[in-house]
Amino acid sequence: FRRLGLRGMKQRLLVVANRLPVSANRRGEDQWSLEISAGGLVSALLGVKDVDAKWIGWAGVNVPDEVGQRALTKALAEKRCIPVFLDEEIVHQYYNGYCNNILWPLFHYLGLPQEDRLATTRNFESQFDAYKRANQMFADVVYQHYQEGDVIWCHDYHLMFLPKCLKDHDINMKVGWFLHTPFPSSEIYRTLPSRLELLRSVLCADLVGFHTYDYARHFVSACTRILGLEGTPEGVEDQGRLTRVAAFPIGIDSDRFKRALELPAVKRHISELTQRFAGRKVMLGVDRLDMIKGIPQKILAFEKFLEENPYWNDKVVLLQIAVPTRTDVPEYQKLTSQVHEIVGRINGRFGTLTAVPIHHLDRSLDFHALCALYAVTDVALVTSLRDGMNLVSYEYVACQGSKKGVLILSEFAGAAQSLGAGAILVNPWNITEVADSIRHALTMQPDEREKRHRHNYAHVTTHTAQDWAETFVFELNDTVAEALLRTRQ
Ligand code: ADQ
Repeated sequence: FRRLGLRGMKQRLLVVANRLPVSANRRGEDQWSLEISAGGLVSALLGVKDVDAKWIGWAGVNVPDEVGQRALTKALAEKRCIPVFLDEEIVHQYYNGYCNNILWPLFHYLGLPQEDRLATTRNFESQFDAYKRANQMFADVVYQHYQEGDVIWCHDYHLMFLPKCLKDHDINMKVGWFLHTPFPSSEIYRTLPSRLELLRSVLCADLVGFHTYDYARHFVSACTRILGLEGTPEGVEDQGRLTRVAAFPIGIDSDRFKRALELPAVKRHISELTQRFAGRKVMLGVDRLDMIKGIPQKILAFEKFLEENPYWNDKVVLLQIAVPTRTDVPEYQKLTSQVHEIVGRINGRFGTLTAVPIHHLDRSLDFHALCALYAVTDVALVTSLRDGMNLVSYEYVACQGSKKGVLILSEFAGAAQSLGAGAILVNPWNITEVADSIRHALTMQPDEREKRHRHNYAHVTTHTAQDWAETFVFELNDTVAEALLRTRQ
Protein backbone atom coordinates (compact mmCIF):
# COMPACT_ATOMS: atom_id res chain seq x y z
CA PHE A 1 0.00 0.00 0.00
CA ARG A 2 2.78 2.38 0.88
CA ARG A 3 4.38 1.78 -2.48
CA LEU A 4 1.15 2.62 -4.24
CA GLY A 5 1.01 5.91 -2.33
CA LEU A 6 3.34 8.86 -1.94
CA ARG A 7 6.62 7.02 -2.06
CA GLY A 8 5.88 5.27 -5.35
CA MET A 9 4.14 6.69 -8.37
CA LYS A 10 3.16 10.37 -8.44
CA GLN A 11 0.32 10.88 -6.01
CA ARG A 12 -2.42 13.13 -7.33
CA LEU A 13 -3.42 15.64 -4.68
CA LEU A 14 -6.35 18.04 -4.65
CA VAL A 15 -5.76 20.81 -2.13
CA VAL A 16 -9.02 22.51 -1.26
CA ALA A 17 -8.80 25.83 0.59
CA ASN A 18 -11.07 28.86 0.81
CA ARG A 19 -8.62 31.03 -1.14
CA LEU A 20 -6.47 30.07 -4.08
CA PRO A 21 -2.84 31.07 -3.66
CA VAL A 22 -3.16 33.73 -6.38
CA SER A 23 -4.47 37.24 -6.61
CA ALA A 24 -6.48 37.81 -9.78
CA ASN A 25 -6.98 41.19 -11.46
CA ARG A 26 -9.30 41.69 -14.39
CA ARG A 27 -7.65 43.51 -17.28
CA GLY A 28 -10.45 43.25 -19.85
CA GLU A 29 -13.58 41.25 -20.64
CA ASP A 30 -11.59 38.04 -21.05
CA GLN A 31 -8.19 39.11 -19.72
CA TRP A 32 -6.84 38.35 -16.28
CA SER A 33 -3.48 38.96 -14.67
CA LEU A 34 -2.50 36.55 -11.94
CA GLU A 35 0.08 36.77 -9.24
CA ILE A 36 1.00 33.79 -7.11
CA SER A 37 1.11 34.67 -3.43
CA ALA A 38 3.88 32.55 -1.98
CA GLY A 39 2.43 31.74 1.41
CA GLY A 40 3.51 28.90 3.68
CA LEU A 41 1.10 26.43 2.17
CA VAL A 42 2.28 27.09 -1.38
CA SER A 43 5.94 26.61 -0.52
CA ALA A 44 5.04 23.55 1.52
CA LEU A 45 3.34 21.88 -1.40
CA LEU A 46 5.87 22.97 -3.99
CA GLY A 47 8.51 21.18 -1.97
CA VAL A 48 6.67 17.88 -1.65
CA LYS A 49 8.31 15.22 -3.80
CA ASP A 50 6.36 12.90 -6.08
CA VAL A 51 3.08 14.74 -5.73
CA ASP A 52 1.02 16.10 -8.56
CA ALA A 53 -0.96 18.82 -6.76
CA LYS A 54 -3.82 21.03 -7.91
CA TRP A 55 -5.57 23.74 -5.92
CA ILE A 56 -9.27 24.28 -5.67
CA GLY A 57 -10.56 27.50 -4.11
CA TRP A 58 -12.12 30.91 -4.45
CA ALA A 59 -10.04 33.48 -6.37
CA GLY A 60 -11.17 36.29 -4.06
CA VAL A 61 -13.06 38.18 -6.79
CA ASN A 62 -16.69 38.29 -7.85
CA VAL A 63 -16.99 37.20 -11.50
CA PRO A 64 -20.71 37.32 -12.37
CA ASP A 65 -20.36 36.83 -16.16
CA GLU A 66 -19.65 33.62 -18.03
CA VAL A 67 -17.02 35.15 -20.33
CA GLY A 68 -15.02 36.32 -17.31
CA GLN A 69 -15.41 32.97 -15.55
CA ARG A 70 -14.24 31.02 -18.59
CA ALA A 71 -11.23 33.29 -19.10
CA LEU A 72 -10.25 33.14 -15.42
CA THR A 73 -10.61 29.34 -15.34
CA LYS A 74 -8.30 29.07 -18.35
CA ALA A 75 -5.69 31.45 -16.91
CA LEU A 76 -5.74 29.69 -13.54
CA ALA A 77 -5.33 26.26 -15.14
CA GLU A 78 -1.79 27.27 -16.12
CA LYS A 79 -1.02 27.78 -12.44
CA ARG A 80 -2.61 24.41 -11.56
CA CYS A 81 -5.49 26.23 -9.88
CA ILE A 82 -9.22 25.56 -10.24
CA PRO A 83 -11.67 28.29 -9.22
CA VAL A 84 -14.85 28.03 -7.19
CA PHE A 85 -17.09 30.98 -8.11
CA LEU A 86 -18.91 32.50 -5.17
CA ASP A 87 -21.30 35.42 -5.61
CA GLU A 88 -21.30 38.52 -3.40
CA GLU A 89 -24.24 37.43 -1.30
CA ILE A 90 -22.73 34.07 -0.43
CA VAL A 91 -19.34 35.63 0.29
CA HIS A 92 -21.04 38.05 2.64
CA GLN A 93 -22.94 35.34 4.52
CA TYR A 94 -20.46 32.47 4.40
CA TYR A 95 -17.06 34.18 4.45
CA ASN A 96 -17.58 37.50 6.25
CA GLY A 97 -20.44 36.13 8.32
CA TYR A 98 -20.12 32.55 9.44
CA CYS A 99 -16.35 32.07 8.94
CA ASN A 100 -14.96 35.38 10.11
CA ASN A 101 -17.62 36.61 12.47
CA ILE A 102 -18.54 33.32 14.16
CA LEU A 103 -15.91 30.59 13.79
CA TRP A 104 -12.72 32.70 13.78
CA PRO A 105 -13.39 34.53 17.09
CA LEU A 106 -14.82 31.42 18.75
CA PHE A 107 -11.83 29.25 17.83
CA HIS A 108 -9.52 31.95 19.27
CA TYR A 109 -11.42 32.08 22.57
CA LEU A 110 -13.02 35.46 21.84
CA GLY A 111 -16.49 33.90 22.08
CA LEU A 112 -19.54 34.35 19.89
CA PRO A 113 -20.50 37.93 18.92
CA GLN A 114 -21.87 39.73 21.97
CA GLU A 115 -23.47 42.92 20.73
CA ASP A 116 -26.89 42.94 19.15
CA ARG A 117 -27.50 39.39 20.29
CA LEU A 118 -30.93 39.10 18.69
CA ALA A 119 -29.71 40.13 15.26
CA THR A 120 -26.81 37.70 15.53
CA THR A 121 -29.07 34.85 16.52
CA ARG A 122 -31.43 35.61 13.66
CA ASN A 123 -28.56 35.89 11.18
CA PHE A 124 -26.91 32.80 12.51
CA GLU A 125 -29.27 30.38 10.77
CA SER A 126 -28.94 32.05 7.39
CA GLN A 127 -25.16 32.36 7.73
CA PHE A 128 -24.80 28.70 8.60
CA ASP A 129 -27.03 27.85 5.69
CA ALA A 130 -24.79 29.89 3.39
CA TYR A 131 -21.74 28.17 4.91
CA LYS A 132 -23.15 24.75 4.02
CA ARG A 133 -24.13 25.91 0.54
CA ALA A 134 -20.65 27.35 -0.04
CA ASN A 135 -19.02 24.12 1.15
CA GLN A 136 -21.26 22.19 -1.25
CA MET A 137 -20.08 24.46 -4.08
CA PHE A 138 -16.46 23.58 -3.27
CA ALA A 139 -17.46 19.90 -3.20
CA ASP A 140 -19.12 20.18 -6.62
CA VAL A 141 -15.86 21.46 -8.11
CA VAL A 142 -13.92 18.65 -6.42
CA TYR A 143 -16.27 16.03 -7.97
CA GLN A 144 -15.62 17.47 -11.43
CA HIS A 145 -11.87 17.01 -11.09
CA TYR A 146 -11.62 13.94 -8.89
CA GLN A 147 -10.06 10.71 -10.18
CA GLU A 148 -10.01 7.45 -8.28
CA GLY A 149 -7.00 7.30 -5.93
CA ASP A 150 -6.71 11.09 -5.54
CA VAL A 151 -5.96 12.45 -2.09
CA ILE A 152 -8.21 15.36 -1.13
CA TRP A 153 -6.77 17.66 1.49
CA CYS A 154 -9.32 20.15 2.89
CA HIS A 155 -8.03 23.18 4.74
CA ASP A 156 -9.23 25.17 7.65
CA TYR A 157 -12.35 26.34 9.43
CA HIS A 158 -13.94 27.61 6.21
CA LEU A 159 -14.43 24.03 5.01
CA MET A 160 -15.59 22.01 7.99
CA PHE A 161 -18.68 20.86 6.15
CA LEU A 162 -16.71 19.67 3.12
CA PRO A 163 -15.64 16.19 4.37
CA LYS A 164 -19.30 15.20 4.72
CA CYS A 165 -20.22 16.54 1.25
CA LEU A 166 -17.34 14.56 -0.27
CA LYS A 167 -17.98 11.28 1.52
CA ASP A 168 -21.72 11.49 0.81
CA HIS A 169 -20.79 11.64 -2.86
CA ASP A 170 -18.24 8.81 -2.78
CA ILE A 171 -17.36 7.00 0.41
CA ASN A 172 -14.06 5.80 -1.12
CA MET A 173 -12.58 9.27 -1.53
CA LYS A 174 -9.45 9.73 0.58
CA VAL A 175 -10.26 12.83 2.60
CA GLY A 176 -8.06 14.72 5.06
CA TRP A 177 -8.92 17.91 6.90
CA PHE A 178 -6.42 20.21 8.59
CA LEU A 179 -7.19 23.13 10.89
CA HIS A 180 -4.80 26.11 10.82
CA THR A 181 -6.34 27.83 13.86
CA PRO A 182 -6.51 26.49 17.42
CA PHE A 183 -9.33 24.08 18.17
CA PRO A 184 -10.66 25.52 21.45
CA SER A 185 -11.48 23.72 24.67
CA SER A 186 -14.72 21.73 24.31
CA GLU A 187 -16.30 24.07 26.90
CA ILE A 188 -15.86 26.94 24.42
CA TYR A 189 -16.71 24.91 21.34
CA ARG A 190 -19.98 23.66 22.81
CA THR A 191 -21.45 27.19 22.76
CA LEU A 192 -21.58 27.04 18.95
CA PRO A 193 -25.20 26.47 17.86
CA SER A 194 -24.15 24.26 14.91
CA ARG A 195 -21.68 22.28 17.02
CA LEU A 196 -23.14 18.84 16.22
CA GLU A 197 -23.35 19.16 12.47
CA LEU A 198 -19.81 20.48 12.13
CA LEU A 199 -18.25 17.80 14.34
CA ARG A 200 -20.12 15.04 12.52
CA SER A 201 -18.97 16.40 9.19
CA VAL A 202 -15.30 16.68 10.19
CA LEU A 203 -15.47 13.10 11.46
CA CYS A 204 -16.36 11.97 7.94
CA ALA A 205 -12.72 12.68 7.00
CA ASP A 206 -10.25 9.79 7.23
CA LEU A 207 -7.57 11.91 8.86
CA VAL A 208 -8.05 15.08 10.91
CA GLY A 209 -4.97 17.19 11.68
CA PHE A 210 -4.09 20.05 14.03
CA HIS A 211 -0.94 22.06 14.72
CA THR A 212 -0.56 20.84 18.29
CA TYR A 213 -1.42 17.89 20.44
CA ASP A 214 -3.56 20.16 22.68
CA TYR A 215 -5.83 21.18 19.81
CA ALA A 216 -6.21 17.52 18.81
CA ARG A 217 -7.09 16.65 22.40
CA HIS A 218 -9.70 19.45 22.57
CA PHE A 219 -11.26 18.11 19.37
CA VAL A 220 -11.42 14.56 20.69
CA SER A 221 -12.96 15.85 23.97
CA ALA A 222 -15.59 17.75 21.98
CA CYS A 223 -16.48 14.53 20.14
CA THR A 224 -16.70 12.49 23.33
CA ARG A 225 -18.57 15.08 25.41
CA ILE A 226 -20.86 16.58 22.78
CA LEU A 227 -21.45 13.58 20.52
CA GLY A 228 -20.95 10.89 23.16
CA LEU A 229 -18.45 9.02 20.95
CA GLU A 230 -15.43 7.08 22.07
CA GLY A 231 -11.99 8.70 22.03
CA THR A 232 -9.07 6.31 21.47
CA PRO A 233 -5.32 7.01 21.32
CA GLU A 234 -5.70 6.92 17.53
CA GLY A 235 -8.66 9.29 17.25
CA VAL A 236 -12.44 9.03 17.48
CA GLU A 237 -14.47 5.88 16.94
CA ASP A 238 -18.08 5.79 15.81
CA GLN A 239 -19.76 2.41 15.34
CA GLY A 240 -16.52 0.70 14.43
CA ARG A 241 -15.34 3.43 12.05
CA LEU A 242 -12.20 5.26 13.15
CA THR A 243 -11.38 8.86 12.25
CA ARG A 244 -7.70 9.33 12.91
CA VAL A 245 -6.87 12.51 14.79
CA ALA A 246 -3.27 13.70 15.15
CA ALA A 247 -0.96 16.68 15.45
CA PHE A 248 0.99 17.80 12.37
CA PRO A 249 2.86 20.98 13.37
CA ILE A 250 3.43 23.15 10.31
CA GLY A 251 6.86 24.56 9.45
CA ILE A 252 8.28 27.03 6.94
CA ASP A 253 10.48 26.72 3.88
CA SER A 254 13.55 27.90 5.82
CA ASP A 255 15.87 27.54 2.80
CA ARG A 256 13.84 30.14 0.93
CA PHE A 257 14.63 32.66 3.70
CA LYS A 258 18.29 31.67 3.92
CA ARG A 259 18.66 31.99 0.13
CA ALA A 260 16.96 35.41 0.17
CA LEU A 261 19.51 36.74 2.67
CA GLU A 262 22.23 36.14 0.07
CA LEU A 263 20.54 38.26 -2.60
CA PRO A 264 22.13 41.66 -3.38
CA ALA A 265 18.76 43.42 -3.04
CA VAL A 266 18.23 42.03 0.45
CA LYS A 267 21.82 42.82 1.47
CA ARG A 268 21.24 46.39 0.31
CA HIS A 269 18.08 46.61 2.42
CA ILE A 270 19.97 45.22 5.39
CA SER A 271 22.73 47.77 5.17
CA GLU A 272 20.22 50.65 4.75
CA LEU A 273 18.32 49.53 7.82
CA THR A 274 21.51 49.03 9.82
CA GLN A 275 22.58 52.60 9.03
CA ARG A 276 19.13 54.01 9.66
CA PHE A 277 18.94 52.55 13.17
CA ALA A 278 22.62 52.74 14.10
CA GLY A 279 23.12 53.18 17.84
CA ARG A 280 19.64 51.85 18.70
CA LYS A 281 18.38 48.36 19.41
CA VAL A 282 15.57 47.37 17.10
CA MET A 283 12.53 45.33 18.10
CA LEU A 284 10.12 43.94 15.52
CA GLY A 285 6.45 42.99 15.35
CA VAL A 286 4.96 41.57 12.11
CA ASP A 287 1.30 40.65 12.21
CA ARG A 288 -1.91 40.77 10.28
CA LEU A 289 -3.95 43.48 11.97
CA ASP A 290 -6.28 41.12 13.80
CA MET A 291 -7.73 40.98 17.31
CA ILE A 292 -5.99 37.67 17.95
CA LYS A 293 -2.51 39.08 17.35
CA GLY A 294 -2.56 41.19 20.55
CA ILE A 295 -1.10 44.32 18.94
CA PRO A 296 -2.56 46.87 21.44
CA GLN A 297 -1.36 44.73 24.37
CA LYS A 298 2.13 44.55 22.82
CA ILE A 299 2.35 48.31 22.36
CA LEU A 300 1.10 48.97 25.89
CA ALA A 301 3.75 46.58 27.22
CA PHE A 302 6.39 48.50 25.27
CA GLU A 303 5.09 51.73 26.81
CA LYS A 304 5.39 50.23 30.27
CA PHE A 305 8.94 49.15 29.48
CA LEU A 306 9.86 52.72 28.40
CA GLU A 307 8.16 54.13 31.48
CA GLU A 308 10.10 51.87 33.85
CA ASN A 309 13.44 51.99 32.02
CA PRO A 310 14.17 55.61 31.11
CA TYR A 311 17.74 54.61 30.23
CA TRP A 312 16.38 52.94 27.08
CA ASN A 313 14.21 55.86 25.94
CA ASP A 314 16.22 56.89 22.89
CA LYS A 315 18.13 53.65 22.54
CA VAL A 316 15.42 51.31 21.32
CA VAL A 317 12.81 51.39 18.59
CA LEU A 318 9.82 49.13 17.96
CA LEU A 319 8.95 48.52 14.31
CA GLN A 320 5.41 47.24 14.12
CA ILE A 321 4.29 46.09 10.69
CA ALA A 322 0.58 45.35 10.60
CA VAL A 323 -1.09 44.23 7.38
CA PRO A 324 -4.72 45.35 7.34
CA THR A 325 -7.16 42.48 6.85
CA ARG A 326 -10.95 42.26 6.74
CA THR A 327 -11.03 46.05 6.42
CA ASP A 328 -14.79 46.12 5.77
CA VAL A 329 -15.56 44.64 9.21
CA PRO A 330 -16.35 47.36 11.85
CA GLU A 331 -14.46 45.55 14.62
CA TYR A 332 -11.28 45.54 12.54
CA GLN A 333 -11.75 49.24 11.71
CA LYS A 334 -12.09 49.91 15.45
CA LEU A 335 -8.89 47.97 16.11
CA THR A 336 -6.99 50.04 13.53
CA SER A 337 -8.05 53.33 15.15
CA GLN A 338 -7.28 51.96 18.60
CA VAL A 339 -3.74 50.98 17.56
CA HIS A 340 -3.16 54.36 15.86
CA GLU A 341 -4.37 56.16 18.95
CA ILE A 342 -2.04 54.26 21.30
CA VAL A 343 0.97 54.61 18.99
CA GLY A 344 0.35 58.36 18.63
CA ARG A 345 0.06 58.82 22.37
CA ILE A 346 3.27 56.88 23.11
CA ASN A 347 5.27 58.62 20.38
CA GLY A 348 4.03 61.97 21.69
CA ARG A 349 5.03 60.97 25.19
CA PHE A 350 8.46 59.45 24.57
CA GLY A 351 9.51 60.84 21.16
CA THR A 352 12.09 63.57 20.58
CA LEU A 353 12.46 66.05 17.74
CA THR A 354 14.61 63.56 15.87
CA ALA A 355 13.29 60.12 16.81
CA VAL A 356 10.14 58.29 17.83
CA PRO A 357 10.07 55.00 19.78
CA ILE A 358 7.44 53.27 17.60
CA HIS A 359 7.34 53.02 13.82
CA HIS A 360 3.97 51.61 12.89
CA LEU A 361 3.25 50.61 9.29
CA ASP A 362 -0.25 49.63 8.20
CA ARG A 363 0.80 47.59 5.22
CA SER A 364 2.22 44.46 3.79
CA LEU A 365 5.93 44.26 2.98
CA ASP A 366 7.44 42.48 0.03
CA PHE A 367 9.37 39.32 0.76
CA HIS A 368 12.83 40.87 0.41
CA ALA A 369 12.05 43.80 2.71
CA LEU A 370 10.56 41.39 5.24
CA CYS A 371 13.67 39.15 5.20
CA ALA A 372 15.93 42.17 5.69
CA LEU A 373 13.86 43.34 8.65
CA TYR A 374 13.93 39.89 10.20
CA ALA A 375 17.70 39.80 9.79
CA VAL A 376 18.58 43.20 11.29
CA THR A 377 16.38 43.28 14.35
CA ASP A 378 17.58 42.42 17.85
CA VAL A 379 14.30 41.21 19.30
CA ALA A 380 11.03 39.90 17.81
CA LEU A 381 7.84 40.41 19.78
CA VAL A 382 5.09 37.90 19.01
CA THR A 383 2.29 38.43 21.52
CA SER A 384 -0.75 36.74 19.98
CA LEU A 385 -3.65 36.27 22.37
CA ARG A 386 -4.20 32.96 20.55
CA ASP A 387 -2.59 31.69 17.37
CA GLY A 388 -2.80 28.31 15.66
CA MET A 389 0.96 28.22 15.13
CA ASN A 390 2.43 31.63 14.12
CA LEU A 391 4.82 31.46 11.21
CA VAL A 392 6.31 34.90 11.83
CA SER A 393 8.20 33.52 14.82
CA TYR A 394 9.67 30.76 12.60
CA GLU A 395 10.58 33.19 9.83
CA TYR A 396 12.35 35.47 12.30
CA VAL A 397 14.45 32.60 13.63
CA ALA A 398 15.33 31.43 10.10
CA CYS A 399 16.74 34.90 9.28
CA GLN A 400 18.74 35.31 12.49
CA GLY A 401 21.55 32.88 11.63
CA SER A 402 24.26 35.48 12.25
CA LYS A 403 22.67 37.97 14.65
CA LYS A 404 21.04 35.46 17.03
CA GLY A 405 18.30 37.80 18.13
CA VAL A 406 15.85 37.02 20.89
CA LEU A 407 12.30 35.86 20.33
CA ILE A 408 9.64 36.91 22.85
CA LEU A 409 6.73 34.59 22.20
CA SER A 410 3.19 34.30 23.53
CA GLU A 411 2.52 31.08 25.38
CA PHE A 412 -0.84 31.03 23.57
CA ALA A 413 0.71 30.60 20.11
CA GLY A 414 1.08 27.02 18.88
CA ALA A 415 4.75 27.85 18.21
CA ALA A 416 5.31 28.08 21.98
CA GLN A 417 5.24 24.28 22.04
CA SER A 418 8.09 23.96 19.55
CA LEU A 419 10.16 27.08 20.29
CA GLY A 420 9.41 27.21 24.02
CA ALA A 421 12.91 26.25 25.14
CA GLY A 422 14.58 28.93 23.00
CA ALA A 423 12.12 31.80 23.21
CA ILE A 424 11.16 33.92 26.22
CA LEU A 425 7.58 32.80 26.77
CA VAL A 426 5.07 35.38 28.00
CA ASN A 427 1.43 35.75 28.89
CA PRO A 428 0.48 38.59 26.49
CA TRP A 429 -2.30 39.76 28.82
CA ASN A 430 0.28 40.46 31.52
CA ILE A 431 1.77 43.74 30.39
CA THR A 432 4.24 43.89 33.30
CA GLU A 433 5.59 40.45 32.43
CA VAL A 434 6.01 41.40 28.76
CA ALA A 435 7.74 44.67 29.74
CA ASP A 436 10.14 42.70 31.95
CA SER A 437 10.81 40.26 29.12
CA ILE A 438 11.68 43.16 26.83
CA ARG A 439 14.34 44.28 29.32
CA HIS A 440 15.59 40.71 29.66
CA ALA A 441 15.82 40.34 25.88
CA LEU A 442 17.62 43.65 25.35
CA THR A 443 20.21 42.94 28.02
CA MET A 444 20.66 39.21 27.41
CA GLN A 445 24.28 38.01 27.41
CA PRO A 446 25.63 36.66 24.10
CA ASP A 447 26.08 33.10 25.38
CA GLU A 448 22.45 32.86 26.49
CA ARG A 449 21.27 34.37 23.18
CA GLU A 450 23.42 31.89 21.27
CA LYS A 451 22.07 28.93 23.24
CA ARG A 452 18.45 29.95 22.83
CA HIS A 453 18.88 30.71 19.16
CA ARG A 454 20.61 27.38 18.49
CA HIS A 455 17.61 25.53 19.88
CA ASN A 456 15.11 27.48 17.79
CA TYR A 457 17.17 27.41 14.62
CA ALA A 458 17.59 23.65 14.80
CA HIS A 459 13.84 23.23 15.08
CA VAL A 460 12.88 25.67 12.33
CA THR A 461 15.38 24.31 9.82
CA THR A 462 14.56 20.65 10.39
CA HIS A 463 10.76 20.74 10.78
CA THR A 464 9.99 22.31 7.43
CA ALA A 465 6.81 23.02 5.54
CA GLN A 466 7.70 20.29 3.06
CA ASP A 467 8.01 17.69 5.83
CA TRP A 468 4.68 18.81 7.22
CA ALA A 469 2.85 18.42 3.92
CA GLU A 470 4.61 15.20 3.03
CA THR A 471 3.86 13.65 6.41
CA PHE A 472 0.19 14.62 6.27
CA VAL A 473 -0.34 13.20 2.79
CA PHE A 474 1.64 10.07 3.64
CA GLU A 475 -0.34 9.50 6.85
CA LEU A 476 -3.60 10.01 5.03
CA ASN A 477 -2.72 7.33 2.49
CA ASP A 478 -1.57 5.07 5.29
CA THR A 479 -4.74 5.60 7.34
CA VAL A 480 -6.96 4.73 4.40
CA ALA A 481 -4.85 1.67 3.58
CA GLU A 482 -5.04 0.41 7.15
CA ALA A 483 -8.82 0.94 7.31
CA LEU A 484 -9.14 -1.08 4.11
CA LEU A 485 -7.07 -3.89 5.58
CA ARG A 486 -9.23 -3.89 8.73
CA THR A 487 -12.45 -4.21 6.78
CA ARG A 488 -11.02 -7.11 4.74
CA GLN A 489 -9.85 -9.03 7.80
P1 ADQ B 1 -1.89 33.87 10.02
O1 ADQ B 1 -2.88 34.27 11.05
O2 ADQ B 1 -1.91 34.67 8.79
O3 ADQ B 1 -2.02 32.33 9.62
P2 ADQ B 1 1.04 33.52 10.60
O4 ADQ B 1 1.22 32.07 10.87
O5 ADQ B 1 1.91 34.39 11.42
O6 ADQ B 1 -0.46 34.01 10.80
O7 ADQ B 1 1.38 33.75 9.08
C1 ADQ B 1 1.37 35.05 8.54
C2 ADQ B 1 2.14 35.07 7.22
O8 ADQ B 1 1.91 36.34 6.63
C3 ADQ B 1 3.63 34.92 7.44
O9 ADQ B 1 4.16 34.11 6.42
C4 ADQ B 1 4.16 36.36 7.33
O10 ADQ B 1 5.43 36.47 6.74
C5 ADQ B 1 3.13 37.03 6.46
N1 ADQ B 1 2.97 38.43 6.93
C6 ADQ B 1 2.43 38.83 8.09
N2 ADQ B 1 2.49 40.16 8.19
C7 ADQ B 1 3.08 40.60 7.05
C8 ADQ B 1 3.43 41.89 6.55
N3 ADQ B 1 3.19 43.02 7.21
N4 ADQ B 1 4.01 41.94 5.35
C9 ADQ B 1 4.26 40.82 4.65
N5 ADQ B 1 3.98 39.61 5.08
C10 ADQ B 1 3.38 39.49 6.26
C11 ADQ B 1 -2.90 31.24 9.97
C12 ADQ B 1 -3.03 30.97 11.48
C13 ADQ B 1 -1.66 30.79 12.10
C14 ADQ B 1 -0.94 29.64 11.39
C15 ADQ B 1 -0.96 29.83 9.89
C16 ADQ B 1 -0.40 28.62 9.15
O11 ADQ B 1 -3.74 32.04 12.11
O12 ADQ B 1 -1.77 30.51 13.48
O13 ADQ B 1 0.40 29.61 11.83
O14 ADQ B 1 -2.27 30.07 9.41
O15 ADQ B 1 -1.09 27.46 9.52
